Amino acid sequence: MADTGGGDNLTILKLGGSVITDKDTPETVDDDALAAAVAAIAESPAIDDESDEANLIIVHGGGSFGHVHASDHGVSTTEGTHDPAAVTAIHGAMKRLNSVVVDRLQAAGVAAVPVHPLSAVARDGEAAVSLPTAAVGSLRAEGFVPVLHGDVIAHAGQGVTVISGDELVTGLADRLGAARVGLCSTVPGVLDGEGDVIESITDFESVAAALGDSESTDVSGGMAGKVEELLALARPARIFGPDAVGAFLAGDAPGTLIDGGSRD
Ligand code: IP8
Repeated sequence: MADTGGGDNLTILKLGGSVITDKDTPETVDDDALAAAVAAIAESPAIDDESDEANLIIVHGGGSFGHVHASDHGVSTTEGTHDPAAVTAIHGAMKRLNSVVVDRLQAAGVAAVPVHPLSAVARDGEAAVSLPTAAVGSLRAEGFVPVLHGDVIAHAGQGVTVISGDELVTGLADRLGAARVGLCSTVPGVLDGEGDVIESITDFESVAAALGDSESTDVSGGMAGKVEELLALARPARIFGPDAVGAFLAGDAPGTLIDGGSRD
């Protein structure tokens, strides 16, 4: 059995909330989109390989589950709440979405298990601390595919704030040394002013003008937030569309490469 900390073959895949939910209808899963992503994951080499250890961690976003409730309660990555009912409303919605994702993955033969950030992650200042690396690493070593999600987490002095799936992806990728990091978005990559996919991004300023706001409720920053988050990552990452999940997991290079150049 491989060690729990090694990231040699580790892929971290985020399924955007806008991809797997109907972002304009509260708490509605996009069944077709989720089914397509699940099929691509189930058929991928990350699941099919010979290793006893799972080489894949999945993170998903909030879509019409978490973001709607977070917005209703005025909670974002920077605005907190001390209202316990707000915590359970936002977290409860994310758990409902997570259980659909985990159930569908299991039904497709993927050994998916849920990991809920509220119980394991805290934030002090800007940085998320205490990411559940031990639990995630041990689950992987036992052959499980951990499935995390954007959530609310304890935030020193602010009650709880939102942690985006993107932040979980980058935090886990850095700490576990992921070999490959991919964010599946609704669009086929980061788009320039003409709507064409930008091949690679190495700094934020050069693309800032092209990155508009997210069209639906998104309390954690839309595409601009994703790009900034990935530029700060100490390894390259890719943003691609729903049709490219299989290609990415097979080792291809779809969509936009985000490489801020910072290295360990
Ligand atoms: O969709 C946000 O996760 P994201 C999760 O990855 C909540 O930004 C609770 C709104």
